[in-house]
Amino acid sequence: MPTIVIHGIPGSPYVRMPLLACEEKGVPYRLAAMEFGKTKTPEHLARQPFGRIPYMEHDGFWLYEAQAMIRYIDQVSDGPSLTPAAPKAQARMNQVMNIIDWYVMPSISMGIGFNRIVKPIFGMPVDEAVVAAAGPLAEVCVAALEDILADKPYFAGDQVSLADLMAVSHLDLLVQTPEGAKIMAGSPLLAWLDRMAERPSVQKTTMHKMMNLPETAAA
Ligand SMILES: N[C@@H](CCC(=O)N[C@@H](CS)C(=O)NCC(=O)O)C(=O)O
Repeated sequence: MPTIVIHGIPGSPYVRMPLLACEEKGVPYRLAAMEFGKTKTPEHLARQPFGRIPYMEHDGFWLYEAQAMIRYIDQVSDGPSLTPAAPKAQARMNQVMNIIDWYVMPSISMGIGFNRIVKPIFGMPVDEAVVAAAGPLAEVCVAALEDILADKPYFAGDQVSLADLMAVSHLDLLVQTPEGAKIMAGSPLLAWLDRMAERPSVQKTTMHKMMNLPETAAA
């Protein structure tokens, strides 16, 4: 199978999603690392017109939007499917994936994670007002995900699905922040995060590993 090339900034949750999918499926891939602050250049906009990361290339096929990428990687590769066949389980997977894109991304990732974790790495000032404003929606996200996870090991059931790969990419950062530690205190999502942290795919793609930073206690 031709190598899948993921273009993006190492450490980004959205870049981590296709890396996780490639790792889980055991397909050849390469991260074409981009520098921070280069997402609005004409060259980048030619591949991702919204000026976001990641985008990927596979055997001459170019694609952006991380959900589309991980669904594609799951379909074109062998190995255990990351998409449950049963309609209800698949609907749960899709539900969680949309919750991540619509509600987790603006609150947990852009509001809290970006300010508390990413900005300090690049010497940028934390916007405390943005962090505080993200809190209420972040709490709703955590409660909703807890509700969907319920007593299952993974969001769509007994097997890891694309929903877990998407969720771990974003929630992994949240627990490393003071706000996240508070919101997630006692949450069943912590046991799910621990379960995910045991997977080689997750261990290989931590933000700290991708950015060559010293590892913290969190995965
Ligand atoms: N819907 C997009 C979202 C991607 C996204 O927002 N990525 C963030 C990084 S995690 C980004 O590109 N930020 C840089 C910027 O906004 O300039 C996708 O699924 O690929």
